[in-house]
Amino acid sequence: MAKSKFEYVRQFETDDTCLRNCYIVVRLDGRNFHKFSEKHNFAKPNDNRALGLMTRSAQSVMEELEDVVIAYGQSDEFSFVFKRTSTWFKRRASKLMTHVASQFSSSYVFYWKEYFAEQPLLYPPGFDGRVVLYPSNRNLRDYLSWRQADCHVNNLYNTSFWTLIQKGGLTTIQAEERLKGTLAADKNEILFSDFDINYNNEPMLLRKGTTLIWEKRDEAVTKMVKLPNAEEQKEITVTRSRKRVCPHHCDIIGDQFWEEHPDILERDD
Ligand code: DGT
Ligand code: MG
Ligand code: MG
Ligand code: MG
Ligand code: MG
Repeated sequence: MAKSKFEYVRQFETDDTCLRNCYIVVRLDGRNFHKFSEKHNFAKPNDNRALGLMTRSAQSVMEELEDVVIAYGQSDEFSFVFKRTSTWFKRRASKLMTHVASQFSSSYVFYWKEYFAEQPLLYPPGFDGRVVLYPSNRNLRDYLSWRQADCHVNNLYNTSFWTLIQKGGLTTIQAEERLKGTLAADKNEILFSDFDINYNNEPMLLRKGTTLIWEKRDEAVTKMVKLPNAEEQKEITVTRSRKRVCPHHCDIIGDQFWEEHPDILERDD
């Protein structure tokens, strides 16, 4: 095809190819979810419907896009890790990031009703995205540890804050005052002595966030087969091994998770 005189404008596109051998992390974060959560009556401090919808949307990202080996989410954010050898979209950062963000956003709206049956979606939510490259397994694990530590710190604070208000009858200002300068141990102590809550017994989903990985699962499927020399069909059950996206709510900072799932990371060499 003959080129038009306008073709030269292509040269203005900048190269945003991600460095080879690095894990490509795309992190999404809900836009102004402080307001979004208020307007949609999210339970405080944690809304299981909202967390379920975030996880469902992240699962859709992993199923529809290629090469995401692990995803981690908490609050209004989700991080997606592309395998370090991925060549998807020639490793172009803008392509990867926008595909993740749009697939996630459309899924969030698409599946809204499955999680928020009684609560209408009042306006279209948005998510920002960023790309970060990590050259080693240590760096990638430290990144994920950073997000999980953030989940822990925020959840301990929010749990203490809202318990002081909902069970202790404090105002938001009083609760803020009470928690000012407290360390993790102090918050655990407040929850335990004043409210009989052992923070370690709070649900893992809230304390650890959600990790999504691919796992092989045996699935029983029923098939109709026609037997030779027979008129009738017979139903038989066969087991098939299928890769599925599975959620975990466990510690990913220590070694155990990584030892149990040695296929997630590729070797450093
Ligand atoms: P941004 O990200 O700069 O556009 O602004 P925000 O408002 O999204 O700020 P961010 O991402 O730092 O904080 C997340 C907000 O979402 C925070 O105000 C708490 C809210 N949120 C997230 N999950 C829940 C939930 O399960 N329940 C409630 N009540 N609020 C939640
Ligand atoms: Mg933010
Ligand atoms: Mg946000
Ligand atoms: Mg956030
Ligand atoms: Mg096109």
